[in-house]
Amino acid sequence: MKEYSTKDIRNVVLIGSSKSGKTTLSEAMLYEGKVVDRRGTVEGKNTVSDNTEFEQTNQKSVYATPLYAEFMNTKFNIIDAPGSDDFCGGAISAFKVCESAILTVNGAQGVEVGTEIFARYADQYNKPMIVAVNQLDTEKANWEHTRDTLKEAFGKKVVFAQFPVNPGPGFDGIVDVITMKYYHFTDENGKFEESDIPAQYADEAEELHMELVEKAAEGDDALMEKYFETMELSIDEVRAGLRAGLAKREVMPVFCISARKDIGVKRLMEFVINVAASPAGETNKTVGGEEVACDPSAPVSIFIYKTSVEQHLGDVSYFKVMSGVLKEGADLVNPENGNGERLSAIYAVAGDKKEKVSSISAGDIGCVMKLKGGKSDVTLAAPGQEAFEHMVFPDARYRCAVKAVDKNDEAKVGEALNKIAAQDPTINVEYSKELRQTILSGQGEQAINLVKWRMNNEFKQNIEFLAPKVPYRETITKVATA
Ligand SMILES: Nc1nc2c(ncn2[C@@H]2O[C@H](COP(=O)(O)OP(=O)(O)O)[C@@H](O)[C@H]2O)c(=O)[nH]1
Ligand SMILES: [Mg+2]
Repeated sequence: MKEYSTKDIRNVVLIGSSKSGKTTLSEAMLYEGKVVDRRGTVEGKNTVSDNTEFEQTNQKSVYATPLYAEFMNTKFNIIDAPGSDDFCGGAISAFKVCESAILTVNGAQGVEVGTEIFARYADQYNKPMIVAVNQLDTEKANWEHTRDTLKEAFGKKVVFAQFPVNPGPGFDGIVDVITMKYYHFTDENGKFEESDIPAQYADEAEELHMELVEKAAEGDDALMEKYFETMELSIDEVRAGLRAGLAKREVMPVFCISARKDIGVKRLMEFVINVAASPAGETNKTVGGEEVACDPSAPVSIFIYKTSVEQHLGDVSYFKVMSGVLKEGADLVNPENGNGERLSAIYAVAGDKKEKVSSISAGDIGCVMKLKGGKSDVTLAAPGQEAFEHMVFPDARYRCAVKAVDKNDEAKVGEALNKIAAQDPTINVEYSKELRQTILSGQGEQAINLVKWRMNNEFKQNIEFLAPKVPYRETITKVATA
């Protein structure tokens, strides 16, 4: 793989409700980026993203998987996040390293509770959102309902970049009101013909184009002036206006896709590359409040946002290069404890496919194996730099007591639970002296059940859950003599 410069990188996280097609979309993006030459399906248990036994058995994502596509001379990094709030830690850690989010919406359901939950996280973590209305090829696809629920949920931010032609099983076309072109899809592998907008869609296209241009103009004062004078903007001006609006999180452009049939995916990626931010302009705050520019010519620093234990590989640390250029063999230090670490081999990652590279530029995402102190939320940097601000996760919402089924396994069980907690920042394990119980807590029952599954299947340990004891406390309220 060639080394991509900072301006030629995009980092996007896929968020949205469960079953809105994030994993299927990531697969189509990998296909468009020629990382795979056949697309797997969630049902076929052969997507690049859902590559763990638990995910394949349950046909749903529980880990946020880093992936990439090489597309339009851009390294297009994708993090496919789980759609259940129980596993929100995946999306939240991805926000730390991605400039934008793609919010997938099931075009048969419209905006769902899960859509709103993840949109709220994106708000909280300040990430611009691009909306992809998916599943427009399904029997129950309902564009009008989806469009209305989007407006209801997100108000004036919503602006339609496209509308679908023949939504439903015959879905085969998209009218794009940025390019003012009609895309007609001729197979289920992303092939399309581009033409002028057919007469019967011209009025709707014109109306949405006007709304879009006005929205773009609002992004920037100079564009607004030009728009008032001429009532029109060039396509590059529209892009510039949308770029500014996205950065301020005042605009949520809406695209139409079928991830399964690879309809509209290429155009969505093109938009991200043309309009969404690259890491080049960004700065990241350190624990001391300093802003570090994502500048390839600065001293190197990386931030580990995720770790996992993977088959045949052991401990894997996933990071973003926050500044400088990371070279294989680099000797870095953890500014918070002074410990040194050599990164002898570094990789680009698409799920369990890892490609060794010799350097990774500021803004890009990669991984490294078997570090001594490669825990998530850790900065490694050339000497003399500060650690980056730590990630913040929601407090636990579900807790239970846990114990080894066989008392003799207690030590091993404790060790395995700590390993799991180290990988998932929303899982906590602590021994309560007061209750004399080990308390496991997380974001919900599903998250706790995954811990049990992993204990049984990956660590071969039997555990049982118990209700936490109620602490027995009494307050002395009045004086008595006896
Ligand atoms: N017909 C159709 N099915 C889709 C599409 N996208 C996803 N699916 C199916 O919808 C279900 C959920 O998809 P998945 O990618 O796992 O959604 P996620 O939970 O958001 O990652 C799976 O059965 C997919 O095969 C699509 O564009 N069209
Ligand atoms: Mg998924």
